[in-house]
Amino acid sequence: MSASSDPNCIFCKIAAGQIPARKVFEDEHLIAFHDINPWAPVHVLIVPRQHIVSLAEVGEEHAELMGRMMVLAPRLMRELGVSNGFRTLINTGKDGLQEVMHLHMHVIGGPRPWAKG
Ligand code: DGP
Repeated sequence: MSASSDPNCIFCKIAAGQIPARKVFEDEHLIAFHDINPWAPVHVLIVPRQHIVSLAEVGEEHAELMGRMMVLAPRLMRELGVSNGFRTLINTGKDGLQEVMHLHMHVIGGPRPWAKG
């Protein structure tokens, strides 16, 4: 079972409003904000308020929360004007290149110079 928040976690601090972020959504379960280092014109992170370290810690009890994250992604892309597709990505653990150890989903959209076609 994960603690509901970790005082040393940067995403817990953003969720608590203790450090600023360009938020695009928040409710009692999730927050979403622009990535500080965007890879594309639109790059947001969808983050559960609960401090879950990574996707590797997710269990059956998180099924509804994970569903909420997935449902929010297309809604945010529509609201942010992304109309030609987007990419979703969850880095998990050291070998999964996860840097911030609080579960989050990248949602990345808009034209990219390196995109094929
Ligand atoms: P990952 O490798 O999946 O753990 O990616 C973490 C992402 O979090 C990375 O793209 C940069 C972003 N990030 C890290 N610190 C902050 C922050 O303080 N504010 C915002 N908005 N994004 C952050």
